[in-house]
Amino acid sequence: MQDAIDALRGRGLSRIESAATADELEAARIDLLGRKGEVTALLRGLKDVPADERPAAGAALNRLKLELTDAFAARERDLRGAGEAVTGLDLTLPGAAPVPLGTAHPLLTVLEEICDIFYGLGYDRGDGPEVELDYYNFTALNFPDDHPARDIQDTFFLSDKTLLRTQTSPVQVRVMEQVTPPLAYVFPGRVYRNENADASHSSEFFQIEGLCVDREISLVDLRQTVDAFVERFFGAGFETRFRPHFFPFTEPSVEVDMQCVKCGGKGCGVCGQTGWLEIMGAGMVHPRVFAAAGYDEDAYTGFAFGMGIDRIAMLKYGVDDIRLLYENDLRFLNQFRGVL
Ligand code: 2U9
Repeated sequence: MQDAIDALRGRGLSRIESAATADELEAARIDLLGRKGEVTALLRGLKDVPADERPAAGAALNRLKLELTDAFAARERDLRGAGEAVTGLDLTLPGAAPVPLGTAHPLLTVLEEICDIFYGLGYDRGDGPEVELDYYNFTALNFPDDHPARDIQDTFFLSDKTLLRTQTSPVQVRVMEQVTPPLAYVFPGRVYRNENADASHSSEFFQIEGLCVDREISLVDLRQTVDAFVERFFGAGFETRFRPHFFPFTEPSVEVDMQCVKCGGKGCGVCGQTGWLEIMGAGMVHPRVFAAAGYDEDAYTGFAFGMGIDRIAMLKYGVDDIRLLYENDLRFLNQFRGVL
């Protein structure tokens, strides 16, 4: 049996090697490995081999089969390569298989959607550095020297005077230094907080703030702006409410709630049974902030607001863990393909 296997190996390999075309190679494959081929015939003959030699003969036949299969694959590659060399392979042609296209990240889509709503209300857009001076991030915004937000527990300081911005407000001060009122701007961007990540906190997230300054701007203008935004972003029929709050940079300050996007106000798991969801903070710009930016605080008034884009995106699309927005797991991202 072993002699027959060795003889077939020699004959088989040289036949494969000498096949000059794909058709010749296919004919050799049928003759060697086909149902009525030579290897198959030897396999059938195993039953006549003495029982004590049968396992070794079976293993040798299996090795031969694998060797011939590999030789076929190698020869097939050679022949295909030669054919291409003759016909000329154009490596600049696009591949035949469809190339999957990427899509915008849901956070970016929501950011642009919010900006578009404010462009429709006549707002411009301001951008500024993520590495900021302590002055623009805190001092000019009326944070006292001993304010807890200035603690290294809360803010990533890079040096005594520089830090990763904790909000986009410093851009507003920079714009006010350059632009004379009336003005209306939105400031979207990435911000940083020194805190541990959990389902609703991340050490980096996206924010959008707004600023509107003119003579005689009032809290009523803020209310109407908030309502216009909520109606355009979440749809009609959601009430909003202002709750008194405190921020160093606005006076008076408020937190803004809207009726729950899930239950419409009845009370559910998303709104903690209250029927309301907090969507932003806001208020009338503090006169000291105007003074720091070089505005006449007796001549101008203005409102400002800030909201977390992550939070707004999560509420709108029912995402319950902020970390999903930063892990870039395609199983998550692909759900937004063609939807946003
Ligand atoms: C200037 C004057 C006033 C911006 C404001 C908020 C209220 C606010 C938070 C929302 C959720 C930050 O992302 S968050 O954690 N922001 O509540 N921001 S008023 O007020 C300004 C900004 C700049 C010159």
